Amino acid sequence: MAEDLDTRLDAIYDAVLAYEAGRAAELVRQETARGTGCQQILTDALIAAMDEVGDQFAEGRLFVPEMLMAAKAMKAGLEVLRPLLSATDAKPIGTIVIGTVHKDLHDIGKNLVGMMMEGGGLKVIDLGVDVPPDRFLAAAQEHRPDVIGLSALLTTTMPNMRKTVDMLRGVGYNGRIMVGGAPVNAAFAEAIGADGFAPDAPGAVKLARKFIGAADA
Ligand code: B1M
Repeated sequence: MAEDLDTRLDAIYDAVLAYEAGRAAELVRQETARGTGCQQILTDALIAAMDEVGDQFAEGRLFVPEMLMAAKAMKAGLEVLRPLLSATDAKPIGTIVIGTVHKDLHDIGKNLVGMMMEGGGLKVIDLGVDVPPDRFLAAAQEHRPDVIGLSALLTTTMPNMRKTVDMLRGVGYNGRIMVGGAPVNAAFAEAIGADGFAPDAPGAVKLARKFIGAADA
């Protein structure tokens, strides 16, 4: 019943806002067992809760430690979804190197993009957070990826996307570069010389598959 589903998704949302990682994970587990889709759990419960946390932070109603605790609860829920999001039987169609740019520690969105890339048939090399341009460059030289994906959540770290693109292009990296993250948009991607922008994880997978030339993209 729709009402029951709403109530259950609200309980996941509340668990994240109460910083209860164990409860959030358990409720997500129960929800997947009932057959509720990952996207719905993400959009209506986990991501919705992080948006609420962001709003409360912006309004000065909670602070960095609470934001961190909520992130831990969100991550616990996301880990339950990982096997479902990243499952694929197919041989990888290409490789993506992904990371959050220098001086930026936000990794939930980047992790979600990575999981869904795996589910979309790509081999994912995740460089983590606070990745300086030269580490992206070293990974490009080592792994020869089809796509490099840069994530940023802070307006102050967006310039580090440009620096990374400049360094990669400067040495002749000719694979595709895509960017994403809450403050980023298509105009910014174009302005810094990236090949594309995706607003969310499913859009990122679609774009990467298109870059690689997957038949359905
Ligand atoms: Co931070 N933080 N934070 N934070 N934080 C934001 C981003 C903020 C918007 C909150 C606010 O003010 N409302 C604000 C940024 C303001 C701005 O720059 N304009 C902010 C700030 C200010 C800060 C600090 C500066 C706070 C301080 O210290 N005073 C500090 C900076 C630390 C640093 O990075 N150097 C800071 C710290 C933190 C925590 C560490 C406590 C924690 C992060 C924990 C972690 O990630 N492990 C945190 C959190 C949790 C948030 C919010 C609340 C949630 C982010 C999140 O995980 N969202 C956030 C507010 C918000 O976003 N509503 C906020 C859920 C996630 C699934 O969405 O990451 O947007 P998102 O990813 C999406 C898309 O953007 C896209 O797909 C994802 C899935 O759909 N996407 C891509 C992301 N990467 C992509 C890459 C792609 C394609 C798509 O291609 C490669």
